[in-house]
Amino acid sequence: MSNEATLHSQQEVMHGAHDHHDHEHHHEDNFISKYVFSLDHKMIAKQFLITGIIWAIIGAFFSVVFRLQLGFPDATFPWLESILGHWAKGGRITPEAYYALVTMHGTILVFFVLTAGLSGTFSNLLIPLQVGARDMASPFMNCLSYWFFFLASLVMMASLFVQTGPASGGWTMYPPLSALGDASIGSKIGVDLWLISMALFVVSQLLGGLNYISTLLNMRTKGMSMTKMPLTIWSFFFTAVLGVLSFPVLLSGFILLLMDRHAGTSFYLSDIFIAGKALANEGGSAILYQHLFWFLGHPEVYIIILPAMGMVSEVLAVSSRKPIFGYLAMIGSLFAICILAFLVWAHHMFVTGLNPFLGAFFVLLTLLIAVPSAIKVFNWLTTIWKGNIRFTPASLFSIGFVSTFISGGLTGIWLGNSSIDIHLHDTYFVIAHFHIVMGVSAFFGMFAGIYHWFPKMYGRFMNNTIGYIHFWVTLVGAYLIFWPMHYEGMAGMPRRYFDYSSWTSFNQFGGLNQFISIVVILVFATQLLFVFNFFYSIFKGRKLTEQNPWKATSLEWTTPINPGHGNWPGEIPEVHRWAYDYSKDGRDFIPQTEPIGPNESAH
Ligand code: HEM
Ligand SMILES: [Cu+2]
Repeated sequence: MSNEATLHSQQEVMHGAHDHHDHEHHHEDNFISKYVFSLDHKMIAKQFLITGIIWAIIGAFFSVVFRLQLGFPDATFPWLESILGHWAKGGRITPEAYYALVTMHGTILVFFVLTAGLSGTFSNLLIPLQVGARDMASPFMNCLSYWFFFLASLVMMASLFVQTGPASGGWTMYPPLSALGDASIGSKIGVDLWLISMALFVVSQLLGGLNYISTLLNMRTKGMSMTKMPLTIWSFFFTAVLGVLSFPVLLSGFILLLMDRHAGTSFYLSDIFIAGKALANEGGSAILYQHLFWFLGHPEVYIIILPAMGMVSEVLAVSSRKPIFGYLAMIGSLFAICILAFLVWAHHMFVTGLNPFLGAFFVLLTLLIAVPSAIKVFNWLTTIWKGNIRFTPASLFSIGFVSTFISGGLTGIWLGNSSIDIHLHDTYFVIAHFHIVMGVSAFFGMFAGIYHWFPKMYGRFMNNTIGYIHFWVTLVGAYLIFWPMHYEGMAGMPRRYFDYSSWTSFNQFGGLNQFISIVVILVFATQLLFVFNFFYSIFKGRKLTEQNPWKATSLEWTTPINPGHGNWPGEIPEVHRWAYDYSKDGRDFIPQTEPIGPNESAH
């Protein structure tokens, strides 16, 4: 640490950009301030990432368990009983356990992994490094953001161990199932813990998002105008804006739900009969909850995918040694997606009795999203077109992202038409759509980011061979798992059923379900290989010997191999050009810090 910048206080971090002396104070951090309550955005990024990885293993393991039920409904797995106890009596999970597992799988993956783990990690790591700032606008808020996420994690984790089990009403937590404690065993204290955890989670998101926005608006280094920012930063910007505007709506929806549960209110409840007896609740509407939920829920899917889009844009340009195609169009389409994201939520509600006339507007606005999405796809393809591509694991995952984003996005156009969606809603077709376009694509973006920026995080490389195995098995596996689900959905197979074998119409899929479950196990094992590669490489990976291993133009590669708190030991470099001068005027790449030459061509 001795030759790196270590800063004493947040004040200095904030004013560091204007400091002219260098920052060589030999100040020893202790374990707590360096690794636990760290204020350094790079350490906070690692905290988000590692917490996200732990959640991902748990969430994915849950899916393996319920896939065993779906693939082998008649088999018993005694080892399940030793893990889950009475939830898997005799080696077969109970229907209640099944609902608990799918609910927690969805919640964990959507919020804890692909929101906190993905955007939390890379917004934190890259915003200060790529805009040229010593840290976030408020390192303290940033630290709080992680610890609120940690608290949310603890509460969610605790809910797995209560006697009546965790929340089981699906990741969307619709009332009345979630509003009435007596509705099911999974509607009891598990739901309260779920709501409290999610409230803490929203606080974490808001603290993080406001910080990201103010940092990238106010703390860019000299010369870094907005249009010189890498697309990663633009995508983190729009992600944070989406989150700050929509998470509060979700929070209000959750607070009303808590009140319906415990304060005797009827925001979501009306005309409920239990065993022939009417409940006192009058006047509420369960549909109100759906509006509040999807007003976040739809932007949420973009909160998950935009950071992945940004990182893929960056990695594709670096690895094909070409400028990104259509930089301004990329920003424009991010912006358009961001606006439209707020105008389409009711496409999740076509079958709620929504007025078909109103539905028509939601159909139109939903289908409009295909335009900016297609622009982005076109630009990625054009970026790698005739490029001198280096097939690193990061670039493979980026290309894989484009593939899965296309295949999953196309089925969105089907679902966006209400007349088709009425048939496909709540079937496996929807499961196939969103797992390919969101689940797999976002994970691919995240993997691309991890392989690409691992050297910046840990000063070492990950193992390439394991990376290639990881990519190919995951790509092929993901298609083998989710492609067949389209057919099941078109045949009417509903989602969220415990056992299909007693329906003659779905019996035909018994073999297919078995096949899917076997592939799930293989793909899960391969992810464990990735996790091994990640942790092994932190300690034993090949060491970096140069600052800029990928020969990239952006600012993060001008910092020392293991940058200290404050990022640059001396002054923060000045920026003179955009981040995509690759293969220009006969040069492989020109860093953003190099002044424009007298005879240089325009890009
Ligand atoms: C061309 C773009 C897209 C269109 C037109 C579209 C349309 C739709 C529609 C209409 C539904 C509702 C289906 C139903 O429940 O009956 C849906 C579900 C869903 N979509 Fe998309 N989609 C698109 C892209 C995306 C993207 C990019 C993501 C995420 C990154 C995404 C994530 C989801 C999720 C998570 C659900 C299901 C949520 C649930 O019911 O549990 N979609 N999509
Ligand atoms: Cu949506």
